[in-house]
Amino acid sequence: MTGISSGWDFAFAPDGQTIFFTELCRGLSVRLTNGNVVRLFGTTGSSLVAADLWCENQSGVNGVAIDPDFTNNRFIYVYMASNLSSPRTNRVIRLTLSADLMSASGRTDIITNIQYKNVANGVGGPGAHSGGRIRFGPDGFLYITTGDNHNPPLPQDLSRLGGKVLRVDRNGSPATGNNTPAGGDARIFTYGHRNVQGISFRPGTGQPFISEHGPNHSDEVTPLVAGGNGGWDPENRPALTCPDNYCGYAGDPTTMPMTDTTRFPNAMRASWNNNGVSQGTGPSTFLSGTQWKAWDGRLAVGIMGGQRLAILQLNASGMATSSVDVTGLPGERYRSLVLGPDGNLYILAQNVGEIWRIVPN
Ligand SMILES: [Ca+2]
Repeated sequence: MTGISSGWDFAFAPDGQTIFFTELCRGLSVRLTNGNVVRLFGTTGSSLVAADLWCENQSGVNGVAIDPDFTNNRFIYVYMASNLSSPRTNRVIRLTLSADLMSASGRTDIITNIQYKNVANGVGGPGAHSGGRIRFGPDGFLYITTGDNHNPPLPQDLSRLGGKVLRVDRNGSPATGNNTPAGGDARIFTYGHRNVQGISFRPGTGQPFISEHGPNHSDEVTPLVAGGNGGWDPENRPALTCPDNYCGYAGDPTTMPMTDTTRFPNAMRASWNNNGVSQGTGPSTFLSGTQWKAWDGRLAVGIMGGQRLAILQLNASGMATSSVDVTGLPGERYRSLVLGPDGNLYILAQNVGEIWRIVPN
């Protein structure tokens, strides 16, 4: 499909053909099987208007996920920036879609207090590092990725939701088995993250893997364990010059690592670090099914600044053993990746505003 403006994410209805998609500054829309597009939720012109929707920089309407039981409950979920709270926050909201999929109602804000970067600081403008991918896991729980907001203590602060992966039920309540460290917000599944842009679940084991922006080095893909620390801690590094005390851009892989195993010896180890460089690594999704032949079970990673699609081979413990780029695709910002119900790979190419279908051969 074409004509998407600042697209961010998409999801298929159970029919395998209808596509729900988000646009950062506009909202949630649906592309029906006849090709018509209907605006469901967001700015004026949507079936359900969200006057609180706010967009700037990397924030606005980000991820979308449909409920595993959508056929019965017709629930769909969106991650969005909102000015309903002061200061503003990112929220996860739940909507109910009509039987004909052409209107939304019943907005329920299931998480209201994900931190948002409200004001510029010495390392960048407002609206930065909001995370925003949402996906249901094979365990039936909703995983939500967030970002550090350029806020030095946020990733390691277990009382707040930024710089985390959250895991909740369809009402936003903590999932069982999160193993959150004592005293932490029980919705936290993992912490110590910078700006998580992708999450996908390994076929066979169901283990979640995330993909994450690095600063001026070291994008990461990381297999998650409940209660784990991703090891990002951009504060209190006296040897570095840190604007507004945010050290995230100040160092190198030794002095400001994406995974600081000196401070956090038990930190979750990354599978892959993009050969130590940062290219705006964004979404990721596992390829699955025999149609993918040698790539069955590999992880597709969309790289936005680097404008390429990498395919990672992982060993049994989840560490990358090889990476190859898909050839024959245009250079693009690979903003969202979805393995479609038909087993093909779908890509939201942000610059051209299109969703592509990639068929193995
Ligand atoms: Ca890390």
